[in-house]
Amino acid sequence: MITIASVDHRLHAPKSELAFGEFVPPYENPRRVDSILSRIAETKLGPVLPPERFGPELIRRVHSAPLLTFLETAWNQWSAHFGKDAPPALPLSWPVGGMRHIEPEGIAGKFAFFALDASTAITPTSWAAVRSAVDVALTAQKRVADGERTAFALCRPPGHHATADNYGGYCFINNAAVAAEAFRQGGARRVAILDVDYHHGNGTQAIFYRRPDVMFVSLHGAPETTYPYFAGYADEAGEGPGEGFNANYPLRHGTKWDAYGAALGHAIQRIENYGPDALVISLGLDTFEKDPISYLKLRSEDYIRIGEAIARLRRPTLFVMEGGYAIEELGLNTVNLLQGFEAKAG
Ligand code: SP5
Ligand code: ZN
Repeated sequence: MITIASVDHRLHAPKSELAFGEFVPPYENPRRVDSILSRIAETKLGPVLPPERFGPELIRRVHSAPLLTFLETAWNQWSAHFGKDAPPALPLSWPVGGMRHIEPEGIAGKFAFFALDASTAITPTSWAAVRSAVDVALTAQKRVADGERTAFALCRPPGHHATADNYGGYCFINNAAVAAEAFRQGGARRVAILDVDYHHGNGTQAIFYRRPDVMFVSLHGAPETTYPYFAGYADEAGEGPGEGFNANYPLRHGTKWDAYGAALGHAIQRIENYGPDALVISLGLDTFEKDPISYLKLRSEDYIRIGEAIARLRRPTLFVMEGGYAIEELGLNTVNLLQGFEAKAG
């Protein structure tokens, strides 16, 4: 399997993350990619190639102009106000229910307006890393659109929490959504996105919620107890023309392979019935039993079975990296899934 990866992911590396009232070393950091690349080399999974450069057209189909302008200029505005040595930029308030959703003029207000949480710092070079992750996704997408059975987009930072108008959850641009849009523009009539990250892909769901041409199917920690808390319930089925094209499988803390595998079987059947021309996998490995921020209990060998189940759909398949924070085993678990896929892909 071909992997697309960019060294520019290193340009996004905040010094700390706000978690439960204190600053801790970021869970989402460049060592995640190192772990995966070293396992890819060790197992000879296949070549690792750099991305091509893509323009902003497909990103603009997914995200609003105000969000993109904000992300591109946020650090300059922040440092103009708080100084060049200012700490990474974070929001401190939010426009919750009943308040006015009007973009403020000042930079602190803009952070409050565009961020969906306080876990996702912006540094002077974050935007360059974010753009490289989209290039990685689109380069891998192009290979699959051009006839390869599969490709792995080793994106960092991840993307599935980013909505059309908001960033957060370590995500800025929704790489998987942009890739799905690229498949559509390239002539795929129906695209399915299967999100196996531990956290619900609220951004991807919202982007396609009213559309029948892109189905979103997700397995994730139940929102009653799990970030992002305000999406991911089983009754979220899509809206308007998108009704029936969104499927959520929330899972309780402690879920192991038996219940996970059963839910995955249902999810795969939904996609099979839909009959997509292309498949995008939002690939999170934070369902692992040793993940430091998650509460599912999958083991390393279970990822082989997830890969096998995905292969049985027999569709052109693009893997897009999302979360996974047990860095020691992240490479092993990621490559296990990709090898499980390849073993059954034929
Ligand atoms: C892409 C992705 O996986 N994003 C995850 C974002 C999770 N953000 C909030 C996590 C809350 C961290 N809680 C720390 C628990 C330590 N036991
Ligand atoms: Zn996650």
